[in-house]
Amino acid sequence: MNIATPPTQVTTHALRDAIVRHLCYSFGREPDYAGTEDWRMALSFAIRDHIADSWFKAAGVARREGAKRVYYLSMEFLIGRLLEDGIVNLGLVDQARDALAALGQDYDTVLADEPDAALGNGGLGRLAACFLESLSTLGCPAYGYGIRYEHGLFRQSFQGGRQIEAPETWLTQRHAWEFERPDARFHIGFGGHVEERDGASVWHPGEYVDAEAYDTPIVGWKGRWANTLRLWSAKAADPFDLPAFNRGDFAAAAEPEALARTISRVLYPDDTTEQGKELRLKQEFFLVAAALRDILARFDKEHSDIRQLPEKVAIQLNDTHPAVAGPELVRILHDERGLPFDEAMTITRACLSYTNHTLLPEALESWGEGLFGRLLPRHLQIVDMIDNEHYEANPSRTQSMRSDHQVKMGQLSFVMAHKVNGVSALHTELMKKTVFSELHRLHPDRIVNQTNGVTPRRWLLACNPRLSSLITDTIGEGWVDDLERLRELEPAIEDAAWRERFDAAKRANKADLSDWMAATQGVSVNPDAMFDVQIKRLHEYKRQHLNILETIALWQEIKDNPNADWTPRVVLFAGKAAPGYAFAKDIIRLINDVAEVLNADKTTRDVLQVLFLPNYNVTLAERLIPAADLSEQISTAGKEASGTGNMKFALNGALTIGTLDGANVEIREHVGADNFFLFGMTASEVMERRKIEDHAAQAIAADPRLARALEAVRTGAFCPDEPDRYAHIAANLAGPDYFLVASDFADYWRASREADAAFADPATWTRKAALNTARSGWFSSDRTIRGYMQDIWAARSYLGQ
Ligand code: 9GP
Repeated sequence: MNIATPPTQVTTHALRDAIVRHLCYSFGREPDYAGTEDWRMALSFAIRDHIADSWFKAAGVARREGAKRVYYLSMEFLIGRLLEDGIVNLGLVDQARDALAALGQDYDTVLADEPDAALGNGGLGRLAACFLESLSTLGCPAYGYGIRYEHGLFRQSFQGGRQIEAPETWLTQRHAWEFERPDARFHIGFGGHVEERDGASVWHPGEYVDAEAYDTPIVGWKGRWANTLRLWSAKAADPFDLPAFNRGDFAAAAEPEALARTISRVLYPDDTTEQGKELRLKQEFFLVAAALRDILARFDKEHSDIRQLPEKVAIQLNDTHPAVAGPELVRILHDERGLPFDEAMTITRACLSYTNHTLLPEALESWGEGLFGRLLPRHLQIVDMIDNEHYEANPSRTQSMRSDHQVKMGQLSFVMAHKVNGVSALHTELMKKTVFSELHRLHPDRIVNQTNGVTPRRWLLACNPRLSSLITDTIGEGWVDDLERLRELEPAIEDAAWRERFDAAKRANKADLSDWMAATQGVSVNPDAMFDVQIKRLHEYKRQHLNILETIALWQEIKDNPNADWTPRVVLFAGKAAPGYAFAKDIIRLINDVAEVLNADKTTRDVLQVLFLPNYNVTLAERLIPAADLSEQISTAGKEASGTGNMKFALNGALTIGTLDGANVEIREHVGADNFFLFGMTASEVMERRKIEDHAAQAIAADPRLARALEAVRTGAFCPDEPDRYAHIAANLAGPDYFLVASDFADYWRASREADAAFADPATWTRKAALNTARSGWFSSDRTIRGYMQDIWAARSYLGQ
């Protein structure tokens, strides 16, 4: 095996030869007959060879050193496309572009052919993907464990403004990155019964499904290290019922395979509703059980004393979804390996840690004991033992993980973890005061904060080459893996000529986006207008409806006074609503209806346009974020745990309009209050405001602008064919308005007009935008991962060994 050539020294010539070799001998195509997908696969394989070299080397170092590994268990890894990631991290952009050109192919077209692997719903899954890349960049031996969903998050389109969901099909096109591992295959049991034998408990599952591994190498910056994303695919333990086949019952013969495959067929389409409970719990146990078997098999190969497990294994639970890892590891250690229960508990807790990503009650999982006990009978017993043990040690405890005939996974995760972390400073404090207040009182050292971050390789270097080149020209390349060095830009920002270059990069990104929107959406927008962007999952707490109400009010005001000096705006939305979340889907439709009316209005459309871009995914984010001027982070304070889109925008030189919620608080501290448009109530003001019964009515009565905009929604100004269509939205906002849209409206309007005024003064705006970039270095996921390594995992880097 040759792992001698550092990837950065690969020549265009050598890469071109490798592409042709793969085209011919891996894919059986001669260059003259190859299509774009063939070229994409051949380039991917040529790049993958270099990634594999780093990967083998890293695995060798970890084995030789007996390293502690970090295992990141997550139901979601929103990895997006991987080819550009690989090329950029290996430093082979010029070589790849030139090699393809020499072969008569266009680099951008070939890269754009790759499907976007949408194996996640949103922020939690994308964070997991950023973390894997940072773990590799930092040289920390790690595995991501997840599920290889055949269908990721649904594909969204609009019909008459309504969201239509279709299955996502990333695997129907060829996928270059994974290695199937038929040798890493485990029997995973479900159901059955527990037998008490000689004082011990033995679980006899009633059915089995096999978990088979598929490995994707994730390469870090400069190809110095690569870790593994290991995704499990469900296969039938007995794939084929031959007697049924021989009877001529072909459907029954194929049934075991079809049933087993259901487990890894779809990403649970929703992180907040009730559907699909049983399948979801099966998926969670499937992931956890396969991962733990794999972890222990690796441990057993290298070590003989199971008591050493915490020295060699750190397991991170990403939200409560893999929480059943606690009882499963206790079961393995106690029932299968014969350790006393207390010792099994101590070892398990020393290995496990848990990240909480939301305080929303509907997202803190709890399972009915009927369902839990039916699928995992032994685990239910163990949860009860854990709960008793916790109660005995903490008799003042009033809350249990086993109340109301439920198994409460948040409590279970907390009790089974040696560290529990929140994902922004505010969120962590609120965790201590709200959902985990009692557990925090009992275990005051357990909760720590690790504010989220994003990888600068994908979210600046790759997605924004114009700005990246300017930064590298100004301060050198060191910022790419030491993002705080962006501060070194600050002196240059005082230079008008430099600011012009910064502005030119943004302007060119906006022109590219405008061209793309004209070509794909048939809508032309003015690239000199302010690009005002809100992209994220649709949820009432994220308040896309606050944004569209303010846009309606602005439109009404422009119509009243069309000759005033309005700052032109293009308001862009993108995001998916959970298929079962009717209110969120209605907000999408409302935005689309408003867009249709506004974009057709000749008196206003030169200064105000609205567009909802369909099928938001990682690739679309990479297109939109570099072109944004204004980043909308307008959630009700106390509801957004962190946000990571907010960080990507600031890093790419957009100014935030936002509430003091999640990581917005820290972003504002870093970029400076002058470079951030703050509005709205604080988390504690929100709680107080809710106590006023008619808070919405009061806000509407005090603000004629809001009243008029709401009236337009209520009376169907944007849907004359069905005037009542949005009456329920207006009624909600005038009535319960739990997310306080009405109460925050007036201040949001004020902050928006401040943003208009600032944008009308380009020199000032550019300075503020550039300061956002220069001061966002702290939001690198490298910083976050260092924090986890030090405060939670006791893991280290093996770079250079
Ligand atoms: O809603 C949070 C989001 O604020 C955070 O940035 C992200 C990553 O920590 O996690 C999201 N939570 C979930 O998707 C479900 O808990």
